Amino acid sequence: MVNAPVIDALKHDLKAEAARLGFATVGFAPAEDDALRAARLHDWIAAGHHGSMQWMEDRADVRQGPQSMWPEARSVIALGMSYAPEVDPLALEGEAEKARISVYAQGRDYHDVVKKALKALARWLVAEAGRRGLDEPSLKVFVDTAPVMEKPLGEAAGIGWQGKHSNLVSREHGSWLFLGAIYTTVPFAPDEPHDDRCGSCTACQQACPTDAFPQPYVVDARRCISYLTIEHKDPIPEEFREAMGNRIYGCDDCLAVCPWNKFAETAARHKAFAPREDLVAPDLLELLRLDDAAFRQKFSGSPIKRIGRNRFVRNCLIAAGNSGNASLAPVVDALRDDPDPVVAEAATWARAKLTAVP
Ligand code: B12
Ligand code: SF4
Ligand code: SF4
Repeated sequence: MVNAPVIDALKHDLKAEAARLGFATVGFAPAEDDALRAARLHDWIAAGHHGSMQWMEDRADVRQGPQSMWPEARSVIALGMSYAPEVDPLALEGEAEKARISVYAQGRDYHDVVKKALKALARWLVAEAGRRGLDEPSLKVFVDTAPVMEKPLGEAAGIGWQGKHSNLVSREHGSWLFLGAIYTTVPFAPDEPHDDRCGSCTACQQACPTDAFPQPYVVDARRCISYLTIEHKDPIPEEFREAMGNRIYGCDDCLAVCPWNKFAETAARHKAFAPREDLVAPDLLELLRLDDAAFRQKFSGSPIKRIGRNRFVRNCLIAAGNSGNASLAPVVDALRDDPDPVVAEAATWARAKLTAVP
Protein backbone atom coordinates (compact mmCIF):
# COMPACT_ATOMS: atom_id res chain seq x y z
CA MET A 1 0.00 0.00 0.00
CA VAL A 2 1.26 3.49 -0.84
CA ASN A 3 1.77 5.62 2.24
CA ALA A 4 1.67 9.10 0.68
CA PRO A 5 2.42 11.25 3.77
CA VAL A 6 5.45 9.12 4.65
CA ILE A 7 6.71 9.25 1.05
CA ASP A 8 6.22 13.03 0.94
CA ALA A 9 8.23 13.43 4.14
CA LEU A 10 10.92 11.15 2.71
CA LYS A 11 11.05 13.31 -0.43
CA HIS A 12 11.46 16.44 1.67
CA ASP A 13 14.30 14.93 3.68
CA LEU A 14 15.96 13.48 0.57
CA LYS A 15 16.30 16.99 -0.84
CA ALA A 16 18.15 18.05 2.30
CA GLU A 17 20.38 14.97 2.18
CA ALA A 18 21.18 15.60 -1.52
CA ALA A 19 22.27 19.15 -0.64
CA ARG A 20 24.42 17.82 2.18
CA LEU A 21 26.12 15.47 -0.31
CA GLY A 22 27.02 18.37 -2.61
CA PHE A 23 24.16 18.43 -5.12
CA ALA A 24 23.07 21.94 -6.05
CA THR A 25 19.63 20.91 -7.24
CA VAL A 26 17.22 17.95 -7.17
CA GLY A 27 13.81 17.24 -8.71
CA PHE A 28 11.40 14.34 -9.19
CA ALA A 29 9.69 13.04 -12.34
CA PRO A 30 7.47 10.04 -13.04
CA ALA A 31 9.49 7.14 -14.52
CA GLU A 32 7.44 7.26 -17.72
CA ASP A 33 8.52 7.04 -21.32
CA ASP A 34 7.64 10.07 -23.41
CA ALA A 35 6.73 9.46 -27.06
CA LEU A 36 8.00 12.81 -28.37
CA ARG A 37 11.30 12.54 -26.51
CA ALA A 38 11.80 8.99 -27.79
CA ALA A 39 10.93 9.96 -31.37
CA ARG A 40 13.42 12.83 -31.27
CA LEU A 41 16.18 10.52 -30.05
CA HIS A 42 15.51 8.06 -32.87
CA ASP A 43 15.35 10.90 -35.42
CA TRP A 44 18.68 12.23 -34.14
CA ILE A 45 20.32 8.86 -34.60
CA ALA A 46 18.66 8.25 -37.98
CA ALA A 47 20.13 11.57 -39.15
CA GLY A 48 23.57 10.29 -38.16
CA HIS A 49 24.12 13.09 -35.63
CA HIS A 50 25.78 10.64 -33.22
CA GLY A 51 28.70 10.12 -35.63
CA SER A 52 30.87 7.21 -34.50
CA MET A 53 29.23 6.90 -31.06
CA GLN A 54 27.92 3.46 -31.95
CA TRP A 55 26.90 2.90 -28.32
CA MET A 56 24.19 5.56 -28.79
CA GLU A 57 22.74 3.57 -31.66
CA ASP A 58 23.10 0.16 -30.04
CA ARG A 59 21.06 0.99 -26.94
CA ALA A 60 18.68 3.65 -28.28
CA ASP A 61 15.65 1.50 -27.42
CA VAL A 62 16.74 1.43 -23.78
CA ARG A 63 17.86 5.08 -23.70
CA GLN A 64 14.50 6.31 -24.98
CA GLY A 65 12.87 6.24 -21.53
CA PRO A 66 12.91 4.83 -17.98
CA GLN A 67 10.20 2.21 -18.63
CA SER A 68 12.11 0.89 -21.61
CA MET A 69 15.06 0.24 -19.35
CA TRP A 70 13.31 -0.85 -16.16
CA PRO A 71 9.51 -1.39 -16.08
CA GLU A 72 9.43 -1.56 -12.25
CA ALA A 73 10.76 2.01 -11.91
CA ARG A 74 8.19 4.48 -10.56
CA SER A 75 10.19 7.68 -10.13
CA VAL A 76 13.20 9.45 -11.51
CA ILE A 77 15.23 11.57 -9.13
CA ALA A 78 17.18 14.07 -11.25
CA LEU A 79 20.18 15.74 -9.67
CA GLY A 80 22.66 18.43 -10.65
CA MET A 81 26.07 19.29 -9.27
CA SER A 82 27.51 22.74 -10.00
CA TYR A 83 30.89 23.33 -11.62
CA ALA A 84 30.40 27.06 -12.21
CA PRO A 85 33.72 28.67 -13.22
CA GLU A 86 35.16 31.75 -11.50
CA VAL A 87 36.77 33.15 -14.63
CA ASP A 88 35.49 33.61 -18.17
CA PRO A 89 36.06 30.29 -19.99
CA LEU A 90 36.56 32.18 -23.25
CA ALA A 91 39.43 34.33 -21.94
CA LEU A 92 42.19 32.25 -23.58
CA GLU A 93 40.74 32.53 -27.06
CA GLY A 94 43.50 33.12 -29.62
CA GLU A 95 46.42 32.87 -27.12
CA ALA A 96 49.29 31.41 -29.18
CA GLU A 97 51.19 29.64 -26.40
CA LYS A 98 48.26 28.40 -24.36
CA ALA A 99 45.74 25.63 -24.81
CA ARG A 100 42.10 25.62 -23.72
CA ILE A 101 40.68 22.76 -21.70
CA SER A 102 36.93 22.98 -21.14
CA VAL A 103 35.87 23.94 -17.64
CA TYR A 104 34.31 20.58 -16.89
CA ALA A 105 37.68 18.84 -17.28
CA GLN A 106 39.85 21.22 -15.24
CA GLY A 107 38.96 19.60 -11.91
CA ARG A 108 38.39 16.04 -10.75
CA ASP A 109 36.59 13.54 -12.97
CA TYR A 110 32.87 14.23 -12.48
CA HIS A 111 31.98 10.63 -13.20
CA ASP A 112 33.73 9.59 -9.98
CA VAL A 113 32.51 12.52 -7.87
CA VAL A 114 28.85 12.41 -8.94
CA LYS A 115 28.69 8.59 -8.85
CA LYS A 116 30.03 8.50 -5.31
CA ALA A 117 27.45 11.05 -4.12
CA LEU A 118 24.64 9.24 -5.96
CA LYS A 119 25.55 5.97 -4.29
CA ALA A 120 25.63 7.63 -0.88
CA LEU A 121 22.19 9.13 -1.53
CA ALA A 122 20.88 5.75 -2.68
CA ARG A 123 22.13 4.09 0.52
CA TRP A 124 20.50 6.84 2.57
CA LEU A 125 17.19 6.32 0.72
CA VAL A 126 17.16 2.56 1.34
CA ALA A 127 17.98 3.01 5.03
CA GLU A 128 15.41 5.79 5.55
CA ALA A 129 12.64 3.94 3.70
CA GLY A 130 13.23 0.94 6.00
CA ARG A 131 13.32 3.10 9.11
CA ARG A 132 9.99 4.67 8.11
CA GLY A 133 8.27 1.30 7.51
CA LEU A 134 8.16 1.45 3.70
CA ASP A 135 8.86 -1.56 1.46
CA GLU A 136 12.56 -1.85 0.67
CA PRO A 137 13.05 0.22 -2.50
CA SER A 138 15.06 -0.90 -5.51
CA LEU A 139 17.27 1.70 -7.19
CA LYS A 140 19.61 2.27 -10.09
CA VAL A 141 22.04 5.20 -10.20
CA PHE A 142 23.38 6.81 -13.37
CA VAL A 143 25.84 9.44 -14.43
CA ASP A 144 26.64 9.99 -18.08
CA THR A 145 27.63 6.55 -19.29
CA ALA A 146 24.35 4.61 -18.97
CA PRO A 147 21.65 4.61 -21.68
CA VAL A 148 19.64 7.34 -19.95
CA MET A 149 18.60 10.73 -21.38
CA GLU A 150 19.66 12.83 -18.44
CA LYS A 151 18.84 16.26 -19.91
CA PRO A 152 15.17 15.65 -20.84
CA LEU A 153 14.65 13.84 -17.52
CA GLY A 154 16.14 16.82 -15.67
CA GLU A 155 13.69 19.08 -17.49
CA ALA A 156 10.76 16.76 -16.67
CA ALA A 157 11.83 16.85 -13.00
CA GLY A 158 11.89 20.66 -13.04
CA ILE A 159 15.58 21.32 -12.32
CA GLY A 160 16.02 23.30 -15.54
CA TRP A 161 15.17 23.28 -19.23
CA GLN A 162 16.96 22.12 -22.34
CA GLY A 163 18.32 25.29 -23.89
CA LYS A 164 18.89 25.82 -27.59
CA HIS A 165 22.43 24.49 -27.07
CA SER A 166 20.60 21.29 -25.93
CA ASN A 167 22.14 21.26 -22.45
CA LEU A 168 20.12 21.73 -19.30
CA VAL A 169 20.03 25.34 -18.11
CA SER A 170 19.09 26.23 -14.56
CA ARG A 171 17.78 29.60 -13.44
CA GLU A 172 20.09 29.41 -10.41
CA HIS A 173 23.16 27.65 -11.85
CA GLY A 174 23.15 28.58 -15.54
CA SER A 175 24.65 26.01 -17.94
CA TRP A 176 27.16 24.71 -15.37
CA LEU A 177 25.55 21.58 -13.97
CA PHE A 178 26.68 17.99 -14.17
CA LEU A 179 23.66 15.73 -14.20
CA GLY A 180 22.98 12.43 -12.51
CA ALA A 181 19.81 10.36 -12.07
CA ILE A 182 18.35 7.72 -9.79
CA TYR A 183 15.56 5.44 -10.98
CA THR A 184 13.61 3.98 -8.07
CA THR A 185 10.55 1.89 -7.25
CA VAL A 186 9.40 4.51 -4.69
CA PRO A 187 6.35 6.35 -6.11
CA PHE A 188 7.39 9.91 -5.21
CA ALA A 189 5.01 12.75 -6.11
CA PRO A 190 6.48 14.39 -9.23
CA ASP A 191 7.58 18.03 -9.44
CA GLU A 192 6.41 20.31 -12.25
CA PRO A 193 8.43 20.10 -15.50
CA HIS A 194 10.46 23.24 -16.19
CA ASP A 195 9.32 25.64 -18.87
CA ASP A 196 11.59 26.89 -21.68
CA ARG A 197 13.21 30.23 -20.77
CA CYS A 198 15.29 30.76 -23.94
CA GLY A 199 12.79 33.12 -25.53
CA SER A 200 14.18 34.83 -28.63
CA CYS A 201 17.84 34.44 -27.54
CA THR A 202 20.14 32.73 -30.05
CA ALA A 203 23.50 33.50 -28.40
CA CYS A 204 24.63 29.87 -28.14
CA GLN A 205 23.93 29.13 -31.77
CA GLN A 206 25.77 32.20 -32.94
CA ALA A 207 28.76 31.41 -30.73
CA CYS A 208 29.41 27.93 -32.12
CA PRO A 209 32.70 27.97 -34.06
CA THR A 210 31.80 24.95 -36.18
CA ASP A 211 28.13 25.60 -36.84
CA ALA A 212 27.10 22.42 -35.04
CA PHE A 213 23.40 23.27 -34.59
CA PRO A 214 21.31 22.19 -37.60
CA GLN A 215 18.35 23.70 -35.73
CA PRO A 216 17.76 25.14 -32.26
CA TYR A 217 17.86 22.44 -29.52
CA VAL A 218 19.66 19.95 -31.76
CA VAL A 219 23.42 19.29 -31.92
CA ASP A 220 25.09 17.46 -34.78
CA ALA A 221 27.85 15.79 -32.77
CA ARG A 222 29.95 15.26 -35.89
CA ARG A 223 30.49 19.02 -36.10
CA CYS A 224 30.92 19.64 -32.35
CA ILE A 225 34.43 20.32 -31.04
CA SER A 226 33.60 18.42 -27.88
CA TYR A 227 32.93 15.29 -29.95
CA LEU A 228 35.87 15.89 -32.28
CA THR A 229 38.39 16.29 -29.44
CA ILE A 230 37.02 13.62 -27.05
CA GLU A 231 34.99 10.96 -28.87
CA HIS A 232 36.42 10.96 -32.37
CA LYS A 233 39.35 8.55 -32.74
CA ASP A 234 40.43 9.19 -36.33
CA PRO A 235 42.07 12.22 -37.89
CA ILE A 236 39.98 15.35 -37.31
CA PRO A 237 38.28 16.33 -40.59
CA GLU A 238 40.19 19.23 -42.19
CA GLU A 239 37.12 21.46 -42.41
CA PHE A 240 37.01 21.82 -38.61
CA ARG A 241 40.69 22.16 -37.78
CA GLU A 242 41.07 25.92 -38.02
CA ALA A 243 37.80 26.53 -36.20
CA MET A 244 39.09 24.47 -33.27
CA GLY A 245 41.61 27.22 -32.50
CA ASN A 246 43.40 26.31 -29.27
CA ARG A 247 40.62 24.05 -27.87
CA ILE A 248 42.31 20.74 -27.05
CA TYR A 249 39.69 19.05 -24.86
CA GLY A 250 35.98 19.80 -25.13
CA CYS A 251 34.45 23.19 -25.80
CA ASP A 252 32.55 25.68 -23.66
CA ASP A 253 31.57 28.35 -26.13
CA CYS A 254 27.83 27.68 -26.38
CA LEU A 255 27.56 27.24 -22.61
CA ALA A 256 29.68 30.27 -21.73
CA VAL A 257 27.64 32.83 -23.68
CA CYS A 258 24.32 31.87 -22.07
CA PRO A 259 22.85 34.92 -20.30
CA TRP A 260 21.49 32.72 -17.49
CA ASN A 261 25.06 32.12 -16.28
CA LYS A 262 25.03 35.50 -14.59
CA PHE A 263 23.00 33.91 -11.80
CA ALA A 264 25.43 31.01 -11.39
CA GLU A 265 27.08 31.25 -7.98
CA THR A 266 30.54 29.76 -7.79
CA ALA A 267 29.82 29.27 -4.10
CA ALA A 268 27.48 26.45 -5.16
CA ARG A 269 30.32 24.70 -7.02
CA HIS A 270 31.34 21.33 -5.60
CA LYS A 271 34.86 21.68 -4.20
CA ALA A 272 36.13 18.73 -6.26
CA PHE A 273 35.54 20.78 -9.40
CA ALA A 274 37.84 23.65 -8.45
CA PRO A 275 40.25 23.88 -11.39
CA ARG A 276 43.72 22.36 -11.16
CA GLU A 277 46.19 25.20 -11.50
CA ASP A 278 48.17 23.48 -14.26
CA LEU A 279 45.03 22.93 -16.37
CA VAL A 280 43.63 26.48 -16.41
CA ALA A 281 46.04 27.85 -19.02
CA PRO A 282 48.42 25.02 -19.91
CA ASP A 283 51.46 25.55 -22.11
CA LEU A 284 51.07 23.91 -25.51
CA LEU A 285 54.79 23.18 -25.71
CA GLU A 286 54.76 21.19 -22.48
CA LEU A 287 51.67 19.20 -23.52
CA LEU A 288 53.15 18.33 -26.93
CA ARG A 289 56.09 16.67 -25.15
CA LEU A 290 53.97 14.20 -23.17
CA ASP A 291 54.73 10.55 -23.75
CA ASP A 292 52.37 7.83 -22.61
CA ALA A 293 53.74 7.52 -19.08
CA ALA A 294 53.88 11.28 -18.49
CA PHE A 295 50.35 11.65 -19.87
CA ARG A 296 48.97 9.04 -17.47
CA GLN A 297 50.73 10.58 -14.54
CA LYS A 298 49.62 14.13 -15.33
CA PHE A 299 45.99 13.22 -15.89
CA SER A 300 45.46 10.72 -13.12
CA GLY A 301 42.01 11.45 -11.58
CA SER A 302 41.12 13.76 -14.49
CA PRO A 303 38.49 12.95 -17.16
CA ILE A 304 41.16 13.74 -19.76
CA LYS A 305 42.90 10.45 -18.96
CA ARG A 306 40.03 8.64 -20.71
CA ILE A 307 41.09 9.74 -24.21
CA GLY A 308 44.66 8.50 -23.94
CA ARG A 309 47.93 10.18 -24.95
CA ASN A 310 47.61 9.78 -28.71
CA ARG A 311 44.22 11.46 -29.11
CA PHE A 312 45.29 14.18 -26.69
CA VAL A 313 48.53 14.95 -28.54
CA ARG A 314 46.60 14.91 -31.84
CA ASN A 315 44.39 17.69 -30.43
CA CYS A 316 47.42 19.65 -29.20
CA LEU A 317 48.94 19.43 -32.67
CA ILE A 318 45.85 20.98 -34.24
CA ALA A 319 46.15 23.82 -31.70
CA ALA A 320 49.88 24.13 -32.51
CA GLY A 321 49.08 24.41 -36.22
CA ASN A 322 46.56 27.15 -35.44
CA SER A 323 48.90 29.01 -33.08
CA GLY A 324 51.03 30.87 -35.62
CA ASN A 325 53.80 30.29 -33.09
CA ALA A 326 56.93 29.25 -35.04
CA SER A 327 58.80 28.35 -31.84
CA LEU A 328 56.62 25.20 -31.64
CA ALA A 329 58.01 23.94 -34.98
CA PRO A 330 60.81 21.68 -33.59
CA VAL A 331 58.55 19.73 -31.22
CA VAL A 332 55.89 19.46 -33.94
CA ASP A 333 58.54 18.24 -36.36
CA ALA A 334 59.61 15.48 -34.03
CA LEU A 335 56.03 14.19 -33.83
CA ARG A 336 55.90 13.61 -37.58
CA ASP A 337 57.67 10.31 -36.85
CA ASP A 338 55.30 9.32 -34.06
CA PRO A 339 54.40 5.59 -34.18
CA ASP A 340 50.70 6.53 -34.04
CA PRO A 341 49.58 7.39 -37.61
CA VAL A 342 46.89 9.82 -36.42
CA VAL A 343 49.46 11.77 -34.38
CA ALA A 344 51.94 11.71 -37.27
CA GLU A 345 49.32 13.01 -39.72
CA ALA A 346 48.29 15.84 -37.39
CA ALA A 347 51.98 16.77 -36.94
CA THR A 348 52.49 16.95 -40.72
CA TRP A 349 49.43 19.22 -41.01
CA ALA A 350 50.56 21.45 -38.12
CA ARG A 351 54.10 21.70 -39.49
CA ALA A 352 52.81 22.85 -42.88
CA LYS A 353 50.66 25.48 -41.17
CA LEU A 354 53.64 26.73 -39.17
CA THR A 355 55.83 26.87 -42.27
CA ALA A 356 53.30 29.23 -43.76
CA VAL A 357 53.76 31.59 -40.78
CA PRO A 358 55.36 34.78 -42.11
C1 B12 B 1 26.29 11.90 -26.27
C2 B12 B 1 26.65 13.06 -25.38
C3 B12 B 1 27.38 14.11 -25.93
C4 B12 B 1 27.66 14.21 -27.43
C5 B12 B 1 26.37 14.68 -28.14
C6 B12 B 1 25.77 15.96 -27.53
C7 B12 B 1 24.26 15.98 -27.43
N1 B12 B 1 23.72 17.17 -27.53
O1 B12 B 1 23.59 14.98 -27.25
C8 B12 B 1 28.85 15.22 -27.46
C9 B12 B 1 30.16 14.43 -27.43
C10 B12 B 1 28.87 16.18 -28.63
C11 B12 B 1 28.68 15.92 -26.12
C12 B12 B 1 29.19 17.17 -25.84
C13 B12 B 1 29.02 17.84 -24.65
N2 B12 B 1 28.53 17.33 -23.52
CO1 B12 B 1 27.66 15.59 -23.43
N3 B12 B 1 26.67 14.00 -23.21
C14 B12 B 1 26.26 13.08 -24.02
C15 B12 B 1 25.42 12.02 -23.28
C16 B12 B 1 26.31 10.82 -22.98
C17 B12 B 1 24.16 11.56 -24.01
C18 B12 B 1 23.28 12.71 -24.56
C19 B12 B 1 22.17 12.22 -25.43
O2 B12 B 1 21.39 11.38 -25.04
N4 B12 B 1 22.10 12.74 -26.67
C20 B12 B 1 21.12 12.34 -27.62
C21 B12 B 1 20.30 13.52 -28.04
C22 B12 B 1 19.19 13.09 -29.01
O3 B12 B 1 19.70 13.99 -26.86
P1 B12 B 1 19.45 15.48 -26.55
O4 B12 B 1 20.58 16.37 -26.87
O5 B12 B 1 18.89 15.54 -25.17
O6 B12 B 1 18.35 15.71 -27.67
C23 B12 B 1 17.11 16.22 -27.42
C24 B12 B 1 16.94 17.55 -28.12
O7 B12 B 1 17.63 17.50 -29.35
C25 B12 B 1 15.46 17.57 -28.19
N5 B12 B 1 14.94 18.19 -29.36
C26 B12 B 1 15.03 17.80 -30.61
N6 B12 B 1 14.35 18.62 -31.39
C27 B12 B 1 13.79 19.54 -30.62
C28 B12 B 1 12.98 20.61 -30.93
C29 B12 B 1 12.50 21.39 -29.91
C30 B12 B 1 11.62 22.54 -30.25
C31 B12 B 1 12.85 21.08 -28.56
C32 B12 B 1 12.32 21.90 -27.44
C33 B12 B 1 13.69 20.00 -28.28
C34 B12 B 1 14.16 19.25 -29.33
O8 B12 B 1 14.96 16.24 -28.21
C35 B12 B 1 16.02 15.33 -28.05
C36 B12 B 1 15.54 14.20 -27.21
O9 B12 B 1 14.68 14.63 -26.19
C37 B12 B 1 25.02 12.82 -21.99
C38 B12 B 1 24.85 11.98 -20.72
C39 B12 B 1 23.52 11.28 -20.69
N7 B12 B 1 23.54 9.97 -20.44
O10 B12 B 1 22.49 11.90 -20.90
C40 B12 B 1 26.18 13.84 -21.84
C41 B12 B 1 25.82 15.26 -21.35
C42 B12 B 1 24.62 15.72 -22.11
N8 B12 B 1 26.98 16.05 -21.75
C43 B12 B 1 27.27 16.98 -20.94
C44 B12 B 1 28.26 17.98 -21.18
C45 B12 B 1 28.69 18.82 -19.98
C46 B12 B 1 28.77 18.17 -22.46
C47 B12 B 1 29.66 19.33 -22.94
C48 B12 B 1 29.28 20.69 -22.35
C49 B12 B 1 31.15 19.00 -22.61
C50 B12 B 1 32.15 20.03 -23.06
N9 B12 B 1 32.34 21.15 -22.36
O11 B12 B 1 32.83 19.82 -24.04
C51 B12 B 1 29.42 19.28 -24.47
C52 B12 B 1 28.26 20.19 -24.92
C53 B12 B 1 27.95 20.13 -26.38
C54 B12 B 1 26.47 20.42 -26.67
N10 B12 B 1 26.15 21.65 -27.04
O12 B12 B 1 25.64 19.53 -26.53
C55 B12 B 1 26.36 16.97 -19.72
C56 B12 B 1 25.34 18.10 -19.85
C57 B12 B 1 24.92 18.71 -18.52
C58 B12 B 1 23.78 19.67 -18.70
N11 B12 B 1 23.71 20.68 -17.84
O13 B12 B 1 22.95 19.51 -19.57
C59 B12 B 1 25.74 15.53 -19.80
C60 B12 B 1 24.30 15.41 -19.30
C61 B12 B 1 26.68 14.62 -18.97
C62 B12 B 1 26.42 14.74 -17.47
N12 B12 B 1 26.07 13.65 -16.83
O14 B12 B 1 26.52 15.79 -16.88
N13 B12 B 1 27.94 15.17 -25.26
S1 SF4 C 1 30.43 22.67 -27.52
FE1 SF4 C 1 31.45 24.14 -28.93
S2 SF4 C 1 31.46 23.11 -30.92
FE2 SF4 C 1 30.02 21.98 -29.60
S3 SF4 C 1 28.03 22.87 -30.05
FE3 SF4 C 1 28.85 24.03 -28.31
S4 SF4 C 1 29.95 25.79 -29.22
FE4 SF4 C 1 29.58 24.29 -30.86
S1 SF4 D 1 22.31 31.08 -24.85
FE1 SF4 D 1 20.18 31.78 -25.10
S2 SF4 D 1 19.25 30.31 -26.52
FE2 SF4 D 1 21.15 29.38 -25.74
S3 SF4 D 1 20.51 28.14 -23.99
FE3 SF4 D 1 21.09 30.17 -23.17
S4 SF4 D 1 19.15 31.34 -23.14
FE4 SF4 D 1 18.81 29.56 -24.46
